[in-house]
Amino acid sequence: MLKKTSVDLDALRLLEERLRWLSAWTIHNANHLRPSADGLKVGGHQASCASMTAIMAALYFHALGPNDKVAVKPHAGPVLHAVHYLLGTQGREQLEAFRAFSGAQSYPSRTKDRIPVDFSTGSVGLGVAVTAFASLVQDYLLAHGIMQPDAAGRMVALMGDAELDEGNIYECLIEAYKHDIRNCWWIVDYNRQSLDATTAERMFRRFDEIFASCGWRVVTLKYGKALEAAFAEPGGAALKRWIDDCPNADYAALTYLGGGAWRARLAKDAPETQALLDARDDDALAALMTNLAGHDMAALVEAFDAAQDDVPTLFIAYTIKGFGLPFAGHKDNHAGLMNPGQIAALRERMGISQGEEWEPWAGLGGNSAEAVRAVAENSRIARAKRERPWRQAEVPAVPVPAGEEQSTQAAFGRILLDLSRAGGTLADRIVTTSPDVTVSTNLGAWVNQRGLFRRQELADVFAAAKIPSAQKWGGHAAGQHIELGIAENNLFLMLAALGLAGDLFGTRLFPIGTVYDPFIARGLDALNYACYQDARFLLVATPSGVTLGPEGGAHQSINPPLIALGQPGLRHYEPAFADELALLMEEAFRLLQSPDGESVYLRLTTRSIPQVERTGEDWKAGALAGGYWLRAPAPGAEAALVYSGAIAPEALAAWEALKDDVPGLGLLAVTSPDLLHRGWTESQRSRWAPPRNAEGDRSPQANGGGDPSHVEALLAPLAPTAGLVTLIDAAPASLSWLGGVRGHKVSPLGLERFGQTGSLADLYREYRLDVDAVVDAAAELFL
Ligand SMILES: Cc1ncc(C[n+]2csc(CCOP(=O)(O)OP(=O)(O)O)c2C)c(N)n1
Ligand SMILES: [Mg+2]
Repeated sequence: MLKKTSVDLDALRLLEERLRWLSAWTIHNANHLRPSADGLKVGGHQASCASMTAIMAALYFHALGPNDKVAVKPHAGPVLHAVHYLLGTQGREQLEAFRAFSGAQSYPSRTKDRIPVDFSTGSVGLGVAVTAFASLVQDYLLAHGIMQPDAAGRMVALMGDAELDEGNIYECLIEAYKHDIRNCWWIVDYNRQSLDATTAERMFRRFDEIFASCGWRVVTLKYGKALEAAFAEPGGAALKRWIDDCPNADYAALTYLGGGAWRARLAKDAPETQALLDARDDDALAALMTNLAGHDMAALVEAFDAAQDDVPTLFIAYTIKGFGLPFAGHKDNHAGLMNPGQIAALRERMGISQGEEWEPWAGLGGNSAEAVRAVAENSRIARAKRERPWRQAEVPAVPVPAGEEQSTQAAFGRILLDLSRAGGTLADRIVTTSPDVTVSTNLGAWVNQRGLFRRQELADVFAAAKIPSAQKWGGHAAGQHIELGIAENNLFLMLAALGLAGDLFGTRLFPIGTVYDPFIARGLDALNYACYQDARFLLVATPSGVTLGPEGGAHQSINPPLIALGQPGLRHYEPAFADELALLMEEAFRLLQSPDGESVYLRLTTRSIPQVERTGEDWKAGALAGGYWLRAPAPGAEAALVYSGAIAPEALAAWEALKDDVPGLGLLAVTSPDLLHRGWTESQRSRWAPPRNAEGDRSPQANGGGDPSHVEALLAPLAPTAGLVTLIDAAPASLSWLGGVRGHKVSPLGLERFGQTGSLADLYREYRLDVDAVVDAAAELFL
């Protein structure tokens, strides 16, 4: 269906110029005018911005509606800020502080920028793919009746052509096709330049085929209207042929060299174009040859207007990197900056007087200023940041699964099943997802209860044929499990999109993703990307460590606790017992929807272990804070055993074996190395940081010292000379740092080599995680 509105193309062209100028000027100001405190190059990407200003003017001031969400190519961040500056929703001081402390960020940031940024970008490819998952989340909310159809919009990614080299794009395409996503536009700024140089033309047409075969409509926007008209002139067919055959590098170099170079080259290669050349001076010829559709407002508006259905659409918009700037087309222009003379020349060409550089409508005569403003004011895009929805669901008490022997993974499955049976808002807002490990991570019972999510009904063929199976596998619009193919990177992008449901669409979901612990590494950058934009989700990883036994070294995880230790925005909990898990899951649901919360990673195990007897509730506060004494040390004790997770039985047995020889021996259960470490460094910081006292003195004494952190308090009863044996089925460095807290000696046990197959007894012996190893390690401390 074609939208029939009268479009003021001239105003849009002037808006494009404003964006090109303001983005260039913002970067220029940061690099050349703002005083530099450290002499570092500030940077910014004038060429990458100029490549997209027409596309963004056509979108933001014409095509986008209020519900549309956009991921902007990281290097076009200044253009997005310029859009909001023209709309009056971005302040000049933010532009002047571009790339400075508290100023507009280099790359669009949901959390740090003051303008509404729908998706953060920076790591190329991820911002693109997350839009496809966001459109799936939108469909989920619509299908569940949580979102009304009139609130739905289009998920749009503005991407550089080199982003098409990122493999995550194609993993995402496959998943998107399976889920029949819609309402998604990806617009490629096809300038055929990456960071290093021009890109290979061999991919020409391949992208079209790849996307088309995944159900996308591909719209190629190659020639602008002026070129189209020239093709109708005598010699036009030869000109078109020549352009189509021209290698990317040649086209870019000729663009840089300008009219004279185009003339000489065309006269030589395509003499049939002579009349066309004769009819134009050098400037006109250069303008004609760079009239690619990605810079042609009429072509862009027409293409966007013609794609108003919900079919996922890839627009390949041919552009020139650095369009309209002195280094247009130069292969080294990615980080190129105009010098003061060049920016002054651009200013003059745009009719902007010196001193008026920041004026939003500088250089426009009265009438056109009026018209341009009117078009800007009519922009339908959302101008304010959406309030983040907090505490939307009451978290019921999570009951502890019964059983004298349990694994945390089985307990996790049981807890979800119980939550599902009990019902309520939380259960209804939980969405589970898994990259083909739903059954083996114990989500089966939950899925049997709640079903797979499919927009179209998916029959459970095996159930219909009465073939016995523990697993129901039917899909429907009310389903609450999104099954993914075996691509962990997609899992994290799915979690990112689900974890932003509240921010994007107004209703918070409680996403739970399950994965094999070692394969977290497959999606690390996407995990970081999700955390960077404060998406909230629960990541549940099993099985972990050599405790996986017979599965062998390829599946036994070693470093995830260290990953978690270094990952902001993600809290690692590693419970050993079912009651700890229930408590920590309850906490996780609270954290997912709390302003000062974060995402949570539960590292679980398939090893069934005897549960501990509890005599009270005292342990709970400590477990939430990262650790508690399972066996309290005597004051002044000379040693403690410290363990985390699955090898709790070995730790307990070692404690029994040593307690008579080491008076007052303590046994510390660490439920979160991550949280203990953070608490420790935070409390150190707080002792040193402002507020200053009246004398401006920042010494710890002057501050009176902060409260000791949880881990400092935990270790306080031990003698200063005491030793710690730390024990975890993971890299020992996850816990060995504990010695730094109070200067205790440490004997760290854990995995430092790849695992192998074997029984737990074999493996714990070989990798020094058994009782003997703990006893030896303790002896080492007293030598
Ligand atoms: C994952 C990742 N790898 C590397 C980079 C560094 N980088 C930034 S931009 C860029 C090239 C971008 O080229 P393109 O996508 O074509 O953008 P444009 O030409 O429009 O600037 C590279 C390699 C990055 N930002 N992210
Ligand atoms: Mg490019």
